[in-house]
Amino acid sequence: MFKRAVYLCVVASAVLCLLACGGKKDEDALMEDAGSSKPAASASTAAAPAAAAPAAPAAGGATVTGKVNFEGAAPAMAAIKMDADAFCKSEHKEPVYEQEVVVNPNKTLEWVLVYVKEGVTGTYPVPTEAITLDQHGCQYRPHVFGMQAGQPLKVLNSDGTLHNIHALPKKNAEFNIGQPFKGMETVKKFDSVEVPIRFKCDVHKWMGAYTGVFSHPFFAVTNDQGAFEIKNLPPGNYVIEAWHEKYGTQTQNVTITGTDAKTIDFNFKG
Ligand SMILES: [Cu+2]
Repeated sequence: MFKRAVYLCVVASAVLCLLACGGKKDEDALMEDAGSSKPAASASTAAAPAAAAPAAPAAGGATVTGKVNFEGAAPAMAAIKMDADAFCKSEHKEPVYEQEVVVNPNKTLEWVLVYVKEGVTGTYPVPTEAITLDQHGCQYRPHVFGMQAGQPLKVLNSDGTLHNIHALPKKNAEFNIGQPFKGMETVKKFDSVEVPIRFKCDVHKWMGAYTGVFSHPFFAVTNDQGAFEIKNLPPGNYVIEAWHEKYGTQTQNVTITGTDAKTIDFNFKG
């Protein structure tokens, strides 16, 4: 009987110790989250519980892929004349064309923003990692991109010339910033969902870019094959919209029941 009591006591102590140690780790993780500076030695011990912490509603496993076809004759894009700025001109050996309508060799359309317009439930964490909009060779890179509301947008000047980025939202706050030197960075945010928002450069009238701001991560932009991929969709009934700066929007409905892979194609006519 006495032996049994000692055994129970030892087991109980071990459990208490485990709980206490676990609690300490959670504290470390919380402090890490709060941005406290800690010695590097504790980083490895704090990393495990932080990574395991539930950060978001469980993302789904479905993928929606597809492409945006283009029918008809592709309008000729004008070659951009950069003569007004010697730096811009010197950056290009080959002609540079406007990106309003980029029809790929496989008869698809590049720079189409494809996103879930309706049907997303729950909330998704705002990425802390910035999206970069680079001014490089006197063009915006990328020309079209998606981001989440509240996510940092890093506007970078990679050119040795003055750029003036001018965002023209309707719901969000407008901004208009001169970046005279190479390497300059300005970080901005859009707080509200808005599609699209146009950017222009007040120095170089040929420079233009667009973003779409979303409350969720379910968006993509077609590439030089006209393809897009939206990942990690949970089950639901969704309206998927494709937006193009010249040809406007098209929508399609898709129902996700599990971790299925769905394919939907859009067709824009020239
Ligand atoms: Cu510029």
